[in-house]
Amino acid sequence: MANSIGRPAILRRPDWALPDSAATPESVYLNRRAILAGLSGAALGGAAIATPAAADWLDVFRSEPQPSQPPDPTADLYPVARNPAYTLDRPLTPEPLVVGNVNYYEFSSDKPTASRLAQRLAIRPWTVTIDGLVEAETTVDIDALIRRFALEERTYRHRCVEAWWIAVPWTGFPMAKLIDFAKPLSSARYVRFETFGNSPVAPGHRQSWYPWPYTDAFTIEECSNELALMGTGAYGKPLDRANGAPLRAILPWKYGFKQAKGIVRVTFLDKRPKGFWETVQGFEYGFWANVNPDVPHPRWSQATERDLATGERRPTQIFNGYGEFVAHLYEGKAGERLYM
Ligand SMILES: Nc1nc2c(c(=O)[nH]1)N[C@H]1C(S)=C(S)[C@@H](COP(=O)(O)O)O[C@H]1N2
Ligand SMILES: [Mo]
Repeated sequence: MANSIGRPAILRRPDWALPDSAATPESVYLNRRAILAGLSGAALGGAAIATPAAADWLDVFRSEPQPSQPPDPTADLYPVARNPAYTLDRPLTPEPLVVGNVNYYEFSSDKPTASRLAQRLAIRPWTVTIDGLVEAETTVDIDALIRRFALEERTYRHRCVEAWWIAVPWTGFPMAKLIDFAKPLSSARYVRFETFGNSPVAPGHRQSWYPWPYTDAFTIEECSNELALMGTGAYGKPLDRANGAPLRAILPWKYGFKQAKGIVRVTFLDKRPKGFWETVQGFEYGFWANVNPDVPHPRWSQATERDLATGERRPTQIFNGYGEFVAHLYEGKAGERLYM
């Protein structure tokens, strides 16, 4: 997800990169500039540039003790029965990899660091506001929301625009149930998911050139498709903070950047909003972002995808292999940029 707008991170002193108390001799600072450049390269799916200096820098975070957090109040709901309708053509990805290597720009653009820093996020109390073009705006406590709907487990492929894949046993409830619950007006056509903002524990929020809070949006038809899931758990327990606890969007035929984690607001709109990445870099990240092997990202091919666990490559499938469920949603839209 590196991009030219992100470059000021390298030119500007990245004061969020080390605790304020740490003295920063110029040589260390210059090393960190090189490291950040290397990490940007890694985020593109290219070879990671590992240097001893990079290790030093990341160790500052890695050596901090993890905060102890209260137990998840929904833990008693897990594990839940797997819905056998959704089968995989590949093995599940080992849990430590799915939890330990995440894109979560609020915390870091380096995947292990993001995973580690996300553990600091307070996920209770947590509310979700439903607003915009609905019969009545409302704010719901997350535990009441999760307990309102029957949870199910589904095994889905997840495809990042950076061309890696994971396969995950998610737990959640159909997004269609949330749409029903919200009672949208007939004028509502789009649904925008908004992530928590201004968390004191999210260093990314201090990168003011990004359009925080992280958001992305879909059509109501997409959200009502049977595949669209509100994720509350994975691997038979509540979601790890790194994977978007307490609530995330899961639409497995789309690139991962669409699927907001840490959701606090669901807004119904009549006009198509621009999501986080479309705002940052609209010529690379569009509204639809359906997976397609034949439409390259402007900077790399999407023809094959890399197993995050083994590095092996396999051909990418149109709609990430979910065409039988979703292809009809895009009939008559051939003139639109459906695949970025
Ligand atoms: N709030 C928020 N949600 C986000 C992102 C993010 O940076 N912030 N990254 C997206 C991207 S690019 C991907 S690939 C998935 C990663 O989800 P994972 O934790 O299941 O790997 O989260 C998506 N949702
Ligand atoms: Mo992604």
